Amino acid sequence: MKSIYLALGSEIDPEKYLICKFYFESQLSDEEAAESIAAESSIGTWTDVQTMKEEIKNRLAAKVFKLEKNIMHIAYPLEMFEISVPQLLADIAGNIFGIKFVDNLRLLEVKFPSKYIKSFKGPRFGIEGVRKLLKIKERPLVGTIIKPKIGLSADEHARVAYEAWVGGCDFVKDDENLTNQGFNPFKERVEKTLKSLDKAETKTGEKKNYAPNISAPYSEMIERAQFVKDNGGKCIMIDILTCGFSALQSIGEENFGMVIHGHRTMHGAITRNEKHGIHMNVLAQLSRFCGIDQLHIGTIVGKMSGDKEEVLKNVEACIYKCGLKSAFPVCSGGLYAGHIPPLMEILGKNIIIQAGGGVHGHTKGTSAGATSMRQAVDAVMDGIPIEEFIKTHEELRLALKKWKR
Ligand code: CAP
Ligand code: MG
Repeated sequence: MKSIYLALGSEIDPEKYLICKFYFESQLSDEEAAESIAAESSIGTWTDVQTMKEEIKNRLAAKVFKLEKNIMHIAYPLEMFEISVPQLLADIAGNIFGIKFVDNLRLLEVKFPSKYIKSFKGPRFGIEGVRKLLKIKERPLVGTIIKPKIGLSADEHARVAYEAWVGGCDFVKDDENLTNQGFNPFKERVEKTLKSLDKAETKTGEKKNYAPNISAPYSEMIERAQFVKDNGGKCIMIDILTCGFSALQSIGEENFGMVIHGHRTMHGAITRNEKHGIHMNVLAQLSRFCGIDQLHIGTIVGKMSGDKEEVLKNVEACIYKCGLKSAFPVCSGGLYAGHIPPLMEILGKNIIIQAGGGVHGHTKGTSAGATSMRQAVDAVMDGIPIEEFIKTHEELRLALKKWKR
């Protein structure tokens, strides 16, 4: 009997179907594997059921419309989806990763109907809004992560942040595992660091931003976001995957009027395996739909995995025209000033470049580390080779002296 899930060669209307591209490896034949994936991710299960109706099959069955070597393309009727990322993922990224006879499965790409995308609010600030807030027209933004990741007191945190801002950082964030521990209580840290921010803006004449990490059980996240706002904060940070898309979508809908910085810690458990899991560009699109203004997308040249092709796909997910504002791609992880020229060569100027160790590990300290980052950006923006620039910029010279390999 012809399978309701196999529609090879069919023309698919991209406005009526959500289209997924999967990599797969299976002990089954390609058709059998495709059929089991399409069934389990839409209306089916391992066997036929007496309760099935023709009308359901016609309306809601996913359709495999293209099969190549280890690649299947599946069209999902838009009607299957509510405007809810948790529900979407339960469809196209749920049980199917655990089907016994499918040895590997990776969700490579998702093309969303514009009607689905436009049901989301998306970034409230986006790249343009963040640039306007910080009065930085063209160059990349320079940020740091306070290090050590955890352990400093709120006073020490605020002091290190001040040194980073005065040295030249536009943006300071908490690390992904710093939230509300006894040694650095959230409210005390926010109050003191925002006071430091005000002092740094006065000292430098530049606009600055700080992203306190509000990641926590949801009701606590709301309280912490409100606390940041009540204290004059302009930004919050969320660990998007450990908090989950329910929290992310809800925080976006709350619309606190602050920039939302999305950290993707734990993504490696899902995105890194080239044969199994979900490509980061899919998570990046969903984060943008939910309202993330700034999103970590990899560095190509730094300490974390993610080659050029992958990172470029993640950047595209943040900025492609889809009726929503673009999310600011954030490069962070194992970076120091010496990485900035090759990074800007590949990714251009519309990025946020962050360094934790690459700022606080500078031989002359945090402020000099921040200055070295800004000097490297200046060198690239002025078209001056870094070897030339270090002759007159000591902080940058010392950064290269310590870390250049
Ligand atoms: C960077 C960082 C970032 C990761 C995030 C860290 O510190 O603070 O969380 O790089 O990775 O904790 O490692 P360093 P990604 O600058 O000292 O490496 O952006 O790939 O999600
Ligand atoms: Mg970190």
